[in-house]
Amino acid sequence: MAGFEFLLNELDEHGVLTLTLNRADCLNAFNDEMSFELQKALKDAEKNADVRSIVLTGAGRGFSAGQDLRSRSVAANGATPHLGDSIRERYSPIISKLRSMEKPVLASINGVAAGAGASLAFACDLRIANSSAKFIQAFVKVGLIPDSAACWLLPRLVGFGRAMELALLGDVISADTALQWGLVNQVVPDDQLTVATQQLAQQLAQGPTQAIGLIKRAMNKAMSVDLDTYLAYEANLQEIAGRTHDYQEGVSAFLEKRPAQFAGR
Ligand code: T3D
Repeated sequence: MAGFEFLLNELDEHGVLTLTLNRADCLNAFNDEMSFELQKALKDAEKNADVRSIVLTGAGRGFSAGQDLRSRSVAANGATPHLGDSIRERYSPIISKLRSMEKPVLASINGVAAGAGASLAFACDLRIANSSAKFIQAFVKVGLIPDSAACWLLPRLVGFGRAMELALLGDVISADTALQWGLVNQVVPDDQLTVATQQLAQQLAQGPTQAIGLIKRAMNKAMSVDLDTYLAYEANLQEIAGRTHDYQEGVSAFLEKRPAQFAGR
């Protein structure tokens, strides 16, 4: 595995790759390097057949506080930042890869997720949070629009009304409220997050990886096309799934009344 400065990466024997944002002194706020390291780690994970599920989490007491604002002060840095370039080159490739990569990605939210840090969690496939986690669409508080696809993801996750509330007010949303709203899939006590994350990540890693990838493809497509277009697309995807080794294993396991042993191919 590549060595990074601001990102820890660990692949276990179950095929679970854990990526830990590692700038704990500033709640894992993103500097340029951390964004590029995460881009590379996700690209590598996509290509590596040994990786069958990915966990994204943060070091210390936070998940991520979004963009590192220390590099954004004109007074301190003497130049107006080009946020369009920053989004295009740093954040968009991460969000795009999280949604398009055909492996399951689980956000393990170990504390505050603010700004682009929250968007990052929303772009993952599943979210498990500890009770101390909180979510803040902090953008409006600093005079920005929600980025890293938050305005695209949030209405799909929680509906238009709640998405507007989150974006316009930038209020702190507790883990319990996030669970009620469907913003996260599970909330566990703080001391159980690591174990609960590993259980879920292993379950995903032991799944039929190709079918899981096709499920992501199907869901992504379904959000932007009409029913007839979707049904035609779905038939093609099922044709592909039906040719995998894991499908035959699933059928055999059912008929033989035993748990399936999926190989991810
Ligand atoms: O710029 C672009 O490229 C465009 C993209 C923008 C994407 C964005 O994400 S914009 C939004 C940026 N994020 C924020 O506005 C959130 C700022 N942070 C906060 O509001 C609070 O820190 C939190 C609500 C997240 C947590 O509050 P709390 O009280 O638990 O912690 P704290 O004391 O505020 O923070 C702890 C330390 O982290 C502190 O450093 P210090 O004083 O101990 O040296 C704080 O300054 C630092 N920190 C927190 N967030 C950031 C940060 N440092 C730099 N950038 C941050 N975003």
